[in-house]
Amino acid sequence: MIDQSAVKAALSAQHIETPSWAYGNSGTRFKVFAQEAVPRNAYEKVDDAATVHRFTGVAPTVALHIPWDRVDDYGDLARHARERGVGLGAINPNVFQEDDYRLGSVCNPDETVRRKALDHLLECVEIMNVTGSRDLSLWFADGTNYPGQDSVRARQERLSEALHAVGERLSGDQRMLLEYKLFEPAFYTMDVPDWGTSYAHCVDLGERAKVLVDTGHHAPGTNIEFIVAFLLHREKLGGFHFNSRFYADDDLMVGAADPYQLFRIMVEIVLGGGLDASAGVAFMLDQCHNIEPKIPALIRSVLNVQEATAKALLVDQDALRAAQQNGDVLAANAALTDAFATDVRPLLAELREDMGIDPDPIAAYQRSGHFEKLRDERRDGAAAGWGA
Ligand code: RM4
Ligand code: MN
Ligand code: MN
Repeated sequence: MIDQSAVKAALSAQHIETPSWAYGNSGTRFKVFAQEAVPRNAYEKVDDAATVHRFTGVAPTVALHIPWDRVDDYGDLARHARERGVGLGAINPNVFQEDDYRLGSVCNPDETVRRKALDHLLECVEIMNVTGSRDLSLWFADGTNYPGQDSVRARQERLSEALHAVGERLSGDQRMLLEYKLFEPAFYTMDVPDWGTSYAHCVDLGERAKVLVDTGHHAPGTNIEFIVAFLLHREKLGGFHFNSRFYADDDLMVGAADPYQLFRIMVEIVLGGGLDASAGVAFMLDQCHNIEPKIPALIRSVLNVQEATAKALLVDQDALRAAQQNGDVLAANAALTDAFATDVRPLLAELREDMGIDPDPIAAYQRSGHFEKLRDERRDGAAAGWGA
């Protein structure tokens, strides 16, 4: 028998972090599409994250990308966030948008460029000291396009050197999360192409270093839940960048492409104790909206993570273990598929009522007139965006 109140308690304790960059304008490789009501600066992005939290109740932090969210006073931004009822989450350094980084950042053959990239990473640690952020999310666009372009081994050495230098600066509960990506922007080799490479560096670096799994960064067909189970078991799962994909790093709304995969990932999290705060798994979103309105798209993604988590919590673990022990393949599989087939929307509506928020966050947002209000307030000035 599943204890419904324990399920609800676990769900209300789950924190899903939204990314500041998903609130600004973004686009495809070919064009950035402008939308109405888009924030013009980091403060307004924080406001939008606070709105998503207000309607969902489970998105209390927002990740920053530097320099996209550069401000004069990060303490003031943190105060602003607190006043709006949210906190600043992971800091994401950006070492991929300057001419100097054409051949890479921390793996660049040119020592001066490597130093510049490292300085930016260290600047981000300083920002964490001010914002109180726990996590530095590291993603490197580094790699090569052609065989022979650079030494794979030398690049690994350079990467390791930079990561160690960053690790030495971390203090308190600070961690570094190393994200991997199969390809793009480099097409022959990425310097951190897969979880194995990230894991090996994190093992070298020690306890503060963990692997960050962006669900869009794998080859088609990769069994992501296996990676999750393995890393969690080895205490090396730092967290997620959730999004969904049909082909590559599509950055679509979470759960849009394959809700069953999201469920299987959350099952491994639940079974491995990954929902406990002590496991330190950060549930973050990383999406890029080109055609969908931003705040509702983020609300949708938060709800989809929550729905998958609810279903995972409904797996009858006793039945699952017994079936596994008896080699009853069909019963074991049914323990999962029964949970996946459960309509958890009534349970989540009840949970939201308990939390004092509207049971249907998307409808409540649409009704609220918030979009129209923002559209008027933000009519003037340049919208924030990554301007590709
Ligand atoms: C990368 C990666 C990073 C994100 C950038 C914008 O593909 O997912 O996490 O910060 O995109
Ligand atoms: Mn990512
Ligand atoms: Mn990505």
